[in-house]
Amino acid sequence: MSEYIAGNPMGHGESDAYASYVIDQGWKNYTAEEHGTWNILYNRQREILPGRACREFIDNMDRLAIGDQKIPDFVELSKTLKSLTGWEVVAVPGLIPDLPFFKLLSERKFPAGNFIRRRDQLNYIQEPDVFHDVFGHVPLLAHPVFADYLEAYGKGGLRAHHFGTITNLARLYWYTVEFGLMKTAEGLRIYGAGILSSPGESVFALEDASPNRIGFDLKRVMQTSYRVDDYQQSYFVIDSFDQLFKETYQDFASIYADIKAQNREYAADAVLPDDVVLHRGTGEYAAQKKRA
Ligand code: HBI
Ligand code: FE
Repeated sequence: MSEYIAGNPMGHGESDAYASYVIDQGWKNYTAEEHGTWNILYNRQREILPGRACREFIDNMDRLAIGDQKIPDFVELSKTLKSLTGWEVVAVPGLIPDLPFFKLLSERKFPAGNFIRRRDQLNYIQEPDVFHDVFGHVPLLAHPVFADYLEAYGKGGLRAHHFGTITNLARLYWYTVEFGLMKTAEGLRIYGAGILSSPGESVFALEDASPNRIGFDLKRVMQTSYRVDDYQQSYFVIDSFDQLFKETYQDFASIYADIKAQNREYAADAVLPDDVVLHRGTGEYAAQKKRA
């Protein structure tokens, strides 16, 4: 049992590596312009998301009373979230190292950037800000199965560190938590926060002919590289959060052993013989970028 993704990974005597990056959100310091930036981003996204975001996302955003007027106060938001699934939102100054990131997730604490992008960065910012983290990630933390998945992911991250497989596990996060799609009775829907906080990618991920849309396969995903600086070339599609949780709540030790033995890395745009292909991308978007 000690090999399970949710096993106890601590006790390495690496306390410094787990130093806390948690800071005060400083909610009172946000300016009117910063709340206004939230308002612009929020309303723009809410218009795009009906029929594109999964129902669990929209329902829980409303349940958590994440609104358009002000940047949410993490203390207030955490009270509601805690009563639903035991998760809290804590403030961090931006990207933090992997180990403290995993440790916070394993404790059901979601680290959210406390700053908001400038007005000249409305469409794109590389670091996760409060809009990406709270609008994109927090709603699904109120979903009981997704909540369990993310805690297990945090525990798995601490174990992946021990196995030297953080790169593989980070790809799982990328292609699910950040850029995941879900098959529903009404059609494909988005649950990945990286898509849900981007107006351009919310349309591209579902409707553009360029990217591949491929059925989720754990090992395959963990062997697939990704790009951080543009729209994805492949999206992986789950059937439900139950499926995602079931497929990942298992002994990763043998999967890591296989991956190490195979030593493969699939390109972000690869389509493999064993893939369940829902849509084979034309690759047009990426090809055009290359030509430009
Ligand atoms: N830090 N604040 C923040 N947010 C992230 O999403 C994040 C991070 N540090 C590390 C990290 N993500 C990734 O490397 C993990 O998914 C592996
Ligand atoms: Fe994110």
